[in-house]
Amino acid sequence: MPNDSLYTRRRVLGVTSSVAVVGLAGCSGGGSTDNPEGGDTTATPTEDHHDATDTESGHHEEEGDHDDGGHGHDEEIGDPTDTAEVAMLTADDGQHFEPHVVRVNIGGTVTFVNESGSHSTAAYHPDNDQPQLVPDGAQAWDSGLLSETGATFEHTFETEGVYHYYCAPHEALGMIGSVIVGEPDAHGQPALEDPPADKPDSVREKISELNEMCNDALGHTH
Ligand SMILES: [Cu+2]
Repeated sequence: MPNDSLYTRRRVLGVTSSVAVVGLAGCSGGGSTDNPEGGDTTATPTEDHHDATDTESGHHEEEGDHDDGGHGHDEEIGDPTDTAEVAMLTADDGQHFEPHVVRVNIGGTVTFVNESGSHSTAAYHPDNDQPQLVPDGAQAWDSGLLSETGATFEHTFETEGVYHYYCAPHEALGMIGSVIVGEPDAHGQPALEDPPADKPDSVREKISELNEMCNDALGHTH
């Protein structure tokens, strides 16, 4: 799969600040190259996937690589920042938002970057004909389909809380992600309640995993 190295480089960029380390099963990103503080280098094969795609990638970041064998990866969720970037990608093992969970301050902006394949990002919001898995009063967003590599979409988050969002073509395949805005109380977040009953199991399972990650990041342990 020609996009492995793109994938990993973007992932590495996305996790520069790290505090919490949580697992996410069933949506493999492989390895520990996204764990610069962990000291685990067992899954850090360097440069072994680099090939002709490098010359056309236009990316200059060179760090780590993708572990195709890894299922269930650690993802680090740092403190909120003013901006965050999420890659949208089609990898050997499926379609992903990477990182799955990002945090921004109130008023912060998330930039979604299409790395490979065709994807969208849209809030679970009634305006998108979806159940509300965003804070009360929050604005919806829907990028529409982004087909070009490098295409971006930005959304600024003015309302504190937990947001789940999905890729329209790949929702049922588990391409779902989360944004935590500010320092919300996990209690009272519509996103963190039981996943919507009318969604397929694949979607419900993914949302449960994301809820776990978000609760973890917010220090909410029961
Ligand atoms: Cu997608």
